[in-house]
Amino acid sequence: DTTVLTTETKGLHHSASHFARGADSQRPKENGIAVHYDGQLRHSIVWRNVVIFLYVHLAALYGIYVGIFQMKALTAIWVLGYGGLGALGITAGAHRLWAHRSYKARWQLRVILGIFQTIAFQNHIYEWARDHRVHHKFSETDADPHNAKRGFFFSHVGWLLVRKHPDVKRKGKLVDMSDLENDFVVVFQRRYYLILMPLMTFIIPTLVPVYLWDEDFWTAWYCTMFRWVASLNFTWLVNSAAHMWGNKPFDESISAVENLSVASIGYGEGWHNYHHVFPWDYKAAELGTYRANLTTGLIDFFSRIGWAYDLKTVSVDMIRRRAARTGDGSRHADAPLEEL
Ligand code: ST9
Ligand code: ZN
Ligand code: ZN
Repeated sequence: DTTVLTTETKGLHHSASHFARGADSQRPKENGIAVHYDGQLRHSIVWRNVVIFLYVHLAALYGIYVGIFQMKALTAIWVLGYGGLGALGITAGAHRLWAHRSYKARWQLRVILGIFQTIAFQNHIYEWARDHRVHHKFSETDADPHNAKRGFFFSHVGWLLVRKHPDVKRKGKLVDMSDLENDFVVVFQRRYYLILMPLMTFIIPTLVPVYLWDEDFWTAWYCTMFRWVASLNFTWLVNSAAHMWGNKPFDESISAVENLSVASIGYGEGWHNYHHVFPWDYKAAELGTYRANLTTGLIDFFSRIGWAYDLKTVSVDMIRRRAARTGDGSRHADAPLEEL
């Protein structure tokens, strides 16, 4: 059962404002965080994160090497399959279910998606969804955690290497999170995250190949590093590349774009111009449920067995009107005819 909404939500996009410089330049310290402005925003670098991300990226590169020359075939299948589950935990779980409430899920599906989301270590569901709701509500302002106006590197990974802008915390408090505070899967995962996350992201995926088919420990470890870092970078591309390179068929005034490459490696999450305009659509895209959009296929499957319900989407008429009003004219430029 699919609900077609016919009204647009208001206030999702605030017109982009540049770094607040004027008033803030008099205010070098805020919430205990040094944020200096002298015409330029200065980052307060978190060196612990820099060192960790440097190590895991080098380890992931080495993981490619051992993957090619030493890994057993079963380990390759394991890494791909396990990584795929983690990705679906992010796309169908953290993103479309918990951050956007674009469909409802029975507890069985929420438990499964909660386990999958823990595999991905992209912070616990509550923090992930809070940052993401703030990203949508305050897009392209200082309150946007990975504000694309601050460039590719910042929106890709840089935002995880520095203290957050005070606006993220100040305005972030305006976002209602009470629904997630009442979801036992989200509450449980948050409470035990420091036990569950290392188990699901690092320990189990490394030890399974070692004990079940006698994989070398260090080979398994570097493959784990590769799996995690690859999935992080694929996800981060939605924040960087899909806010930079592509068409804007639905709203040309925002930075989010339609990007087929990102959609293909991101399980359907690269149709980002559409997604920012209609964030409540469970498909996160206009066209062809199955057009580079495995996540939609998964939600449809669970809808068929009754574990996902109240799927929200948008009427073609409303999309057409919105594209005509604010789009760049490229809607359907590359669509198969039967979908026009
Ligand atoms: C990661 C996340 O990688 C990736 C998310 C990507 C999102 C993509 C979206 C695209 C959608 C589609 C998905 C496609 C997927 C495709 C998959 C294909 C495979 N609102 O953070 P703190 C307050 S994580 C309101 O410590 P600092 C709050 O009170 C990678 N309030 O700030 C908070 O306390 P608490 C692994 C907010 O000190 C307090 O501030 N994780 C908000 O500035 C302190 O918060 C890491 O590496 C808000 N939004 O530190 C961890 N935010 O939480 C990295 C904060 O108790 N993170 N507050 O309520 C850190 O180390 C730190 O967060 C920091 C900032 C250094 C970045
Ligand atoms: Zn975005
Ligand atoms: Zn979103």
